[in-house]
Amino acid sequence: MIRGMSVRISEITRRRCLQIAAGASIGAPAILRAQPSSAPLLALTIEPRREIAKIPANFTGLSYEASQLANPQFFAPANSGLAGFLRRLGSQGVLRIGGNSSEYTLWPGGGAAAAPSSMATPPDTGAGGRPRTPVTPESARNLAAFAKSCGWQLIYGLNLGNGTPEQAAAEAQAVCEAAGDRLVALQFGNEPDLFHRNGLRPPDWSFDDYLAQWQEFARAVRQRVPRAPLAGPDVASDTNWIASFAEKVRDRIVLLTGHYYAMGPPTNPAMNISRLLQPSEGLARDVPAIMKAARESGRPFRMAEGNSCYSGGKAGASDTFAAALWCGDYMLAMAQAGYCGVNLHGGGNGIYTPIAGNAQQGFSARPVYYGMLLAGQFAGAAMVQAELTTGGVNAAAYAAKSAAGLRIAIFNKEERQTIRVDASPSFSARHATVWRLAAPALDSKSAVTLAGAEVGRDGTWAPAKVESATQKRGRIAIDIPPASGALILLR
Ligand code: BDP
Repeated sequence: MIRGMSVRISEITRRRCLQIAAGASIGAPAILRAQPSSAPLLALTIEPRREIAKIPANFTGLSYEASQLANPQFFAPANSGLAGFLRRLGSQGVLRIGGNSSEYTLWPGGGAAAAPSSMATPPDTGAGGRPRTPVTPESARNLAAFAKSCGWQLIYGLNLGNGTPEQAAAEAQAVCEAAGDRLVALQFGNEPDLFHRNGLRPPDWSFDDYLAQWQEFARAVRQRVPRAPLAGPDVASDTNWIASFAEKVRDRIVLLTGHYYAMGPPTNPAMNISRLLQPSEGLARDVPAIMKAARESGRPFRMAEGNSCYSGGKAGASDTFAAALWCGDYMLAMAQAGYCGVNLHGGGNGIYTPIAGNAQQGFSARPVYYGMLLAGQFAGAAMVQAELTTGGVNAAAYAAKSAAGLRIAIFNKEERQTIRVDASPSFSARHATVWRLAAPALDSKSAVTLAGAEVGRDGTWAPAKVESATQKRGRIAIDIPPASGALILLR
């Protein structure tokens, strides 16, 4: 989670990054002329030849607690209901196992009986205490087979907080053997930059202490599996740790990781829908530092865990349509900034979980899932220059091109104001179609749709309402109602 930090960046960088965090937008006078409907007219200029970042095919990701592995039947091919929801998000993707509970796992199983097959664990806030989670070779094999059945890959978190290098090495070996090249990387420790605060290490715990222990774990794992892919530091918020880690161990890792929660704690009344939809100063500050570390080390960066509000989420915000708008915008902003992927944390019936439910009762897509579904349409494409003159209107736009054509996403995060976007895509297309991201209201918890369709109980979804956009002299004018999004596909 990004929390108050004292990283200083220049005002220019700050402003540029507020633009990144809010999508491609500039602060210049934006309202070209008032419309009869009083909808402000925003110009969107796209330069398809100016490529900004490639979006990997496995950009979309989910994150689950390691405690979920106590039930070996959850991440298992037989749980085909769940697999449908992953496949819907992307034909490729990354499932990350970790979270607070990954510091409380026991390998190989600790003799405890497996949890019932209906067991689905929500994000771990420590509220239910911290029981040890038995993880068995069966859980590891099923997890790998599940990921394979979805076409997805894995990031797997090992217990640094309470585990030993030997235990980690044994578990790592089983995971590597089961997952093969489906394994993106192993990690040691979840949010180690908070270990001094959560009782896992003494108050004077520092990055150097962490590095020494990380190296011990890495040595033990590499003794058993010489080519085991490693990632880290999976920090909650300290970007200095990401930079130092990148510098010290870049030759031993394949990926840099960190977490991001847009707001929190949920007990603070200021953490609400309006706050969630505002551009994030935390991102403006931290994304440049993270990307600098990634560039200098030559290692990609993935936001391996995060969501709208830490400590389990904010009821009335994290579980509403506002979270869909936030998530779609956030994922595309990070793709544009150069992140190689984003994993939304969840599980069980957690407030912010993208997929709710369990194998017995069935699964369902929460509003935030629809933001992922929209952003997922950009996977495998290349982000191109897109500039929306917002003039202070809370809106963002992104564009990406691929062999399939050009796609444009627009988010109107104003709660009451329709905007009219005048887009110059510089791209000649035979067909221009529009999918809307919509819901009855910002705080709707159901009836969210993308292209007029809801996601079915088995993860099925197909566009039901496809509008065609009118192109006139190479321009497209489109109205975006308050609190809604649109995906324009040019082919
Ligand atoms: C993160 C933890 C995760 C929690 C989440 C939260 O890694 O296990 O579930 O916060 O508090 O710090 O929601």
